Amino acid sequence: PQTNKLLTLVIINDGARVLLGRKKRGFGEGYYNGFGGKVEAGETVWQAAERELLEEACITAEDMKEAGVLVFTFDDNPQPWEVHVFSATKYRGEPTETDEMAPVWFNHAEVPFDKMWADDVHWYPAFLQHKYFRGVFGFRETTKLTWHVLEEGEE
Ligand code: 6U4
Ligand code: NA
Ligand code: NA
Repeated sequence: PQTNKLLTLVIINDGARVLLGRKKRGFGEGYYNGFGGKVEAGETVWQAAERELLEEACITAEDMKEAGVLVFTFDDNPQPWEVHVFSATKYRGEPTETDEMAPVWFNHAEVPFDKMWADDVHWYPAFLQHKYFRGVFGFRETTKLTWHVLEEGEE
């Protein structure tokens, strides 16, 4: 049976701004995203979210909570990705540039969707309003979004 590949995504949202990272190399270079990555063997989704936030932004979230779940299906990859999205308003440490990512704050009205994954523009509105969301997105040739379904819950 096909199981989804599990990934995490953490976005610091202080109420007016979000902290994103500009990817400095490799796949998606120059694009902005939250901090996260693959869940490794032996760790929980939650542990992976904390680990990747520390590795990529050098901070530890103090009030992390589950914000939503995204499933990505691809015509060129049989294994769907299941991305667990977390939000936090408070953190310890100072956001610091790493080899992989450069941290940048964006006001809610200035999130750079033209330099982000194609799905992001669809679920950030729910995310920014603290509504739990579940989305399923169909990609063609890895990056071209062809369809999606989004459900939003309560604040
Ligand atoms: P390694 O192999 O360790 O360098 P790792 O950091 O584990 O990689 P990576 O960087 O491939 O994983 O993780 C991808 C990150 O991008 C995760 O945080 C999930 C996120 N992501 C993937 N597709 C996305 C999409 N369509 N929209 C989005 N975030 C996405 O907003
Ligand atoms: Na990553
Ligand atoms: Na990783």
